[in-house]
Amino acid sequence: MKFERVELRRIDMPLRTPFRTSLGLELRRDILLLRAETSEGHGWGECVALPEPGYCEEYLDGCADVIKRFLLPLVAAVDDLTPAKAAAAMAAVPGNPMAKATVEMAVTDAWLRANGTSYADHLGAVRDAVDCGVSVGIADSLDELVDEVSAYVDEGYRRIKLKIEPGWDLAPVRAIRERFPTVALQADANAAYTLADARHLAALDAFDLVMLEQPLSAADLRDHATLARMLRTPICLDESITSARSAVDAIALGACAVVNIKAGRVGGYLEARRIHDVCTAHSIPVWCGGMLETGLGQAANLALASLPGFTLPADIAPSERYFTTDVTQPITMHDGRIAVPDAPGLGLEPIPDVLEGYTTNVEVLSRFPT
Ligand code: NPQ
Ligand code: MG
Repeated sequence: MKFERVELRRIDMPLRTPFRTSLGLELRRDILLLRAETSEGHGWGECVALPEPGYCEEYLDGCADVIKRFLLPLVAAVDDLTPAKAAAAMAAVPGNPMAKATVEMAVTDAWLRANGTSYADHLGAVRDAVDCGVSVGIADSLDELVDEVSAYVDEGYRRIKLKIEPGWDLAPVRAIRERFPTVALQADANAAYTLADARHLAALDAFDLVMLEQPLSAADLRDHATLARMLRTPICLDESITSARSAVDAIALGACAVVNIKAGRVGGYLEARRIHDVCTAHSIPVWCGGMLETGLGQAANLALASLPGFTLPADIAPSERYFTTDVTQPITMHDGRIAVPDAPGLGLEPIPDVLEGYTTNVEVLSRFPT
């Protein structure tokens, strides 16, 4: 298989409900899609970077630039292209995991479609459906939060995750725990605290949380280990885990008891699987995180979340959670679970008219100078 042509497409999708986190307020999802045309057919990749640095260093325009100028020429120079060879070629560029994951995802989709294998079978699926949780943004009031969460519980989600930040932490968690005494509940701070907040965060121990996700900055592995010793609530790392190597370091330090895996954050689905493998070998449960992906990204995430070590509900939601109209056929949830696609590749395609309607820019690249 050989690269022939690449289409980089920017789409702008309004969110059905604003998503507020400690990183800011998002009203829309601006997304970069990559369609790779190869000698064996096409494949889709979705970039999970946000328009601005914040969740991590990468941002959309930067990813598009790195993909065009550095990653595509490296991958286009590989003759017998496979997902592993694409990843190996891109390793010449340090960092930039979300940009790399976009290219790897498209190569993988094309390669799997050509040989008739599903993403799930490629990664090693053991499940045909995935348990879904919902990530709930910071609300304007406790009453509004309780109403919003009540609707999600009624819709069947199997776990509730509350976004927290200083000034919006103990009260919302207490309110939801009082209203739903047995619901699986966890909190995600997106690095909004420091170790000086340890005593305050220890007050979360009263609410029987499944985990507290990324309370401190991404680079503060030792501080997470210190905090973990001060809390009964298990610590989960998201932003801190950027590779299988960093996962091993975090586990050895005692910085986390749980790991959130997002393929974009770690450079692709192959590295995501390696993180799953090392965590499972250390008896660390993992779950699949999310970045408000379209049906394309969700399809790949569903395949990842069907590996054996993914024993906790995923941040994978039906299309209707975020979008009135998804770019693919809608992803639907039944009884709090979503089926893992089993057709070749991602098992889903964008609907051309819908995709066109969301598109703000298309760039076609057919020569890849090295
Ligand atoms: C997390 N995701 O686990 C994130 C990060 C995040 C589903 O909670 C716009 C689009 C804003 C995606 C803010 C979830 C976002 C975003 C935060 C993702 O940390
Ligand atoms: Mg998170």
